Amino acid sequence: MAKEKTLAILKPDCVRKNLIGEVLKRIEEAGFEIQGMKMTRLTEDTAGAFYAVHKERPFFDDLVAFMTSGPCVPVVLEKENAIEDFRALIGATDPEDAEEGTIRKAYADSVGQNIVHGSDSVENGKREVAFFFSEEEVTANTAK
Ligand code: ABT
Ligand code: MG
Repeated sequence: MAKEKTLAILKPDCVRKNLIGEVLKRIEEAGFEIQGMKMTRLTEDTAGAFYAVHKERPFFDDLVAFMTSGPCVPVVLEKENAIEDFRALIGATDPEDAEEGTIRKAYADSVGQNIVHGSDSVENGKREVAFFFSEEEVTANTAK
């Protein structure tokens, strides 16, 4: 199976709840290699651009308000089948639907504040990694 990159974001609720270490631990234990990481605070413009596909949705304004409410931690992850496996690790968008053992089941409060983002396709993974990281910030960072 081919290696894929996916973009995770530890969202502002994850940072506020002091869960950065806990969530990264689960990610590493699940076999993902961390190849890039930073802490940043999104602006209305950057959050709106990142979630542009949801622009017409009724929850868009709340989503932007939440994502700009505090710092977040974008992380580049690599693994075989990373896109699908990471979505399985984090669980369903709504924590009420998330399976036992998933990150959102354990820590998320609601569909709007769900601790962590994961890219939903290989194509979007590439786009989202490039949204936050330059080539140099990612390509050389392979520990294995
Ligand atoms: P992300 O990983 O953040 O993209 O979430 P996911 O892919 O699991 O879910 P999508 B559908 O992409 O949701 C994007 C953000 O919009 C929020 N949302 C979504 C709502 O608040 N209400 C809704 O009814 C839906 C469908 C959840 C996601 N998060 N944030 N932050
Ligand atoms: Mg999504």
